[in-house]
This record gives sequence, structure tokens and C-alpha cells, in this order.
Amino acid sequence: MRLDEEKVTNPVAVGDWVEINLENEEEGVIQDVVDRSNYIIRKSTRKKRHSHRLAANIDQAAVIITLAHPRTSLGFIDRFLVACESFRIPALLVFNKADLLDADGREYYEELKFDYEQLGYQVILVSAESQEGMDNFQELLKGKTTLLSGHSGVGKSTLLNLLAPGIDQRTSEVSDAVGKGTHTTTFAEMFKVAEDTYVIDTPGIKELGLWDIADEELSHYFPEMRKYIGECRFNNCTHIHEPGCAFREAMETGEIAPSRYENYLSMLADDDNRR
Ligand SMILES: Nc1nc2c(ncn2[C@@H]2O[C@H](COP(=O)(O)OP(=O)(O)OP(=O)(O)O)[C@@H](O)[C@H]2O)c(=O)[nH]1
Ligand SMILES: [Mg+2]
Ligand SMILES: [Zn+2]
Repeated sequence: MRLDEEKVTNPVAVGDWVEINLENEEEGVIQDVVDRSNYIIRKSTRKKRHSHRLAANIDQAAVIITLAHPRTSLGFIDRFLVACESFRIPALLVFNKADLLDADGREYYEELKFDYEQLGYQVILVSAESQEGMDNFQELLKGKTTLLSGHSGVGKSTLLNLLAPGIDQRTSEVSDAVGKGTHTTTFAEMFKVAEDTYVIDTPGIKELGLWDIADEELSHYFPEMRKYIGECRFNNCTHIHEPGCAFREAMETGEIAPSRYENYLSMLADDDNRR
């Protein structure tokens, strides 16, 4: 496979269907990749101006989130959702480590659940430790191919291990000192967890560099902003500081959450992460 024309670091990704010439019973050479129904792509962390395919041909993407040990920021969640919107892949928010939440933590989770459900996303709370919510999770996975993504240490592999006997993905503890995972999973791999049900475990990511989204396109990937597109006083409004901006007005009346608007602005400012 030629790499240089495409500027991707991996020409073939987990989930791809390929044509292969078998040389013997165990080895062969990939000749071609069958057209993908979809894929998720991000900015490569290793090579400038290159992208990296996370996975192809998936039905949904689950972002595994923890409010602590390690902490997942709203900025990360919103970036992930924008990426999924831009690839038209349904996203699922899975908050793990419910067992570590105190009453305030649960309340904060409920607030986030309400906010993100308003936007049309499914949100669940699980614990690989106490197995709370695992039935729910399993139900949402049934009959689909699901990508698991999120920071290192949030419990992607631990959750996967619970989904089917025989899966034995390595897991390891979050460092006490810095509260971060140790990048235990090193490559993406797909597992069958039930009939017609596949789950892709992936290495933890620090941040998700958005790929190839133009400034004027970005708001299209915020469901709550879509209806205000074209409503600003100036038709070239960047929604940053212009008078008569419908986005800012919607934020002041509570139709757009301040954190979502701020994350929108930070994605706009973060030019390098998108081009
Ligand atoms: N308390 C608690 N700990 C959990 C839970 N789920 C996972 N863990 C722990 O979190 C640590 C990290 O879990 P992993 O499954 O290795 O995390 P990962 O997301 O696969 O991390 P990478 O492979 O590095 O991306 C392990 O020590 C798990 O035992 C949970 O629900 N509650
Ligand atoms: Mg892992
Ligand atoms: Zn505007």
C-alpha cells in the first residue's frame, strides 16, 4: 500500500475489510482496502500534516469518561463529539468508575447527563469495579460494532474484559502521583463479544486533534448551534465578538451552555489541530 499520497500514517485500520492474496495458509499480502462505510480520523501525534485512522466501518463510538482518576475534561468530550458529528458516527458517553463517585460526584454526573442528553447523545454511568450499569452498556452494544476511546486509564480494557469470557486485555493502575494512566493498550484491536457484536479497544489518547474541519464548518457539528446558523446580524459572523451574534445571544439565554461555547472557541483558536 502506498502511503505518501494520502498523508495517513496507517493505510489500513482496524475495522477495514481488505482483499488479501494468501501466500500460504497463514500469511498473505494485502492488495486493496474495500471502500469504507465510514471512519474516524485524527491528526497524527507523530507526524505533522499527517492523519491517523482510528477505525473504520463502525456503528458507534463510545467515549469512556471518568470524572476522577484520571479526570476527563469537558473540552475532550466536546472535541470527541465534534469528531463523531463530522464523520456522522453516533456517539455514546460512557462514564466509568461510578464506584469512585461520592454524592457530589453523582450529582455532577446527573447534570452532565441531562445536558448531553438534551443535545441528543446517549449517556450512561457504569462501573467495571461494582458492575453497576453493565447490563445497560451491554444492551447498547448489542448487534453493533463499537469503538471504545478515551484517555489512558479510564478503564476501556477493563470494561472490555467484562463483556465476554476469554478476552484478556492487559490493564494497569492509574499512577497515584499524577493521576494518569500508563498507556497500557498499545494498538487498536477488535473483539467479538456476542453474536454480531464487536468492540474495538484502542490505546488511550491525550487529546483528539481534529482533522480537516474548516472554521465556518465547525458550528455545524454542535447540534445546539445548528439552528442559529444564518441568524447572526453579519453573515460572515465568526461568533467570537460581533454584535448581534445569535450564538452569543443563545448562550446568554441559556440555550447554548457556556462550556460548549467556550470549547467551540477553543477549537476555533486551535487552528493547528484541525488543518
Ligand atoms: N475503581 C475503579 N477502577 C477501575 C474501574 N474500571 C477500571 N478501573 C481501573 O482503572 C485502571 C486502568 O484501567 P485500564 O482498563 O487499563 O484502562 P484503559 O482505558 O484501557 O487504559 P489504556 O489502555 O492505557 O488506554 C485499572 O487499574 C483498572 O482496574 C472502575 O469501574 N472502578
Ligand atoms: Mg487499555
Ligand atoms: Zn454569530
